[in-house]
Amino acid sequence: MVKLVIQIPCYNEEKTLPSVLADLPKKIEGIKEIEVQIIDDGCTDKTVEVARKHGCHIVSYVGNKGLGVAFKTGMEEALHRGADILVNTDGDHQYPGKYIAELVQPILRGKADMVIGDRQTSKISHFSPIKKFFQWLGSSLTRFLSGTRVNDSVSGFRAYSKEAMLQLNVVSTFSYVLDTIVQAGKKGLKVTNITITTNKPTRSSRLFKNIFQHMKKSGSNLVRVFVMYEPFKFFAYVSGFFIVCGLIPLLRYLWFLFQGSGDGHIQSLLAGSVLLLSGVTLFGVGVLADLNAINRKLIEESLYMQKKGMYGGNEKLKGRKYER
Ligand SMILES: Nc1nc2c(ncn2[C@@H]2O[C@H](COP(=O)(O)OP(=O)(O)O)[C@@H](O)[C@H]2O)c(=O)[nH]1
Ligand SMILES: [Mg+2]
Repeated sequence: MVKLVIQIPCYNEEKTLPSVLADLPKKIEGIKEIEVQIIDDGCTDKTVEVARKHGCHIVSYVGNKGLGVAFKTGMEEALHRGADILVNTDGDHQYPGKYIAELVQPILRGKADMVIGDRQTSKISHFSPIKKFFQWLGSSLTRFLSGTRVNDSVSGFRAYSKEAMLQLNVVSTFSYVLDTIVQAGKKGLKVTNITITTNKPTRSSRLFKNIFQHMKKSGSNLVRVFVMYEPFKFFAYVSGFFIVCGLIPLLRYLWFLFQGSGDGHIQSLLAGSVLLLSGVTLFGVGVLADLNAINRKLIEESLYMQKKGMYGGNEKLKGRKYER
């Protein structure tokens, strides 16, 4: 009795939503029920009317709160409605619906908690070489920071198991795509890819105005979530850098001091001391951040237990020989 919820976060998608909905699978082997829900992120056009006409479940709130909030709201609603698997796709018909059946397979077979549709960005003809390069760089960095083997880190075409839905906590309002991968990696969820192709663009991206804005927002997002999950590692590296930079001029000063000519090298003493002190202070900040992270972990565990109590666990999928 596996239930799949397909969700489409929407911000003014009245034009493309009908073709997205028409393209969704009506039946998938191994899945008993498929429900479609749209998240109305403060739409000011006829998106909600279109969705209602097609019989979708609609989740609305007041105002435009951003894709991160839309996704989080949708995930909670899916749990509430008894979803065992959640698939997320875009309202601009970027992703062909035919791949959904394939996307849920690794979860149905108990081989993954999160499946990401790899758009094969290096082969997309309308992407410029610079865009392809940054896509590659972003995904490589995400792989490094998350410890997962994700090929296309910003793809919004994904499937989540119930376990993933219970464990992932989206805290960013702007976008959730990178946070969820780093979190999944740090929480030991199994992430896998399937290869997909995308439809021709129906409009330009509304999430990013240009590639530099994309890089700035995604980069800061990625660093923030990494610091959130590995604060000690992060501060230890930064502090180590300052300490080494401080020790060099300090040792230089001491060398001259023992030679009897310390007087002319006060600059080295000053620069070295400031750098060394900064390094030690940063190490202290790292210790505090690490203690704070332990609290976050405990809160997350408590949230997980609470949600599990409310929505049940992964039992229906667990029966299928869970392989890690
Ligand atoms: N741009 C934007 N999209 C949103 C927002 N909330 C939900 N969405 C939806 O998020 C999905 C991805 O947006 P899109 O512009 O296609 O981004 P891209 O695929 O990353 O280029 C679409 O289905 C949007 O309708 C929002 O506040 N801004
Ligand atoms: Mg899109």
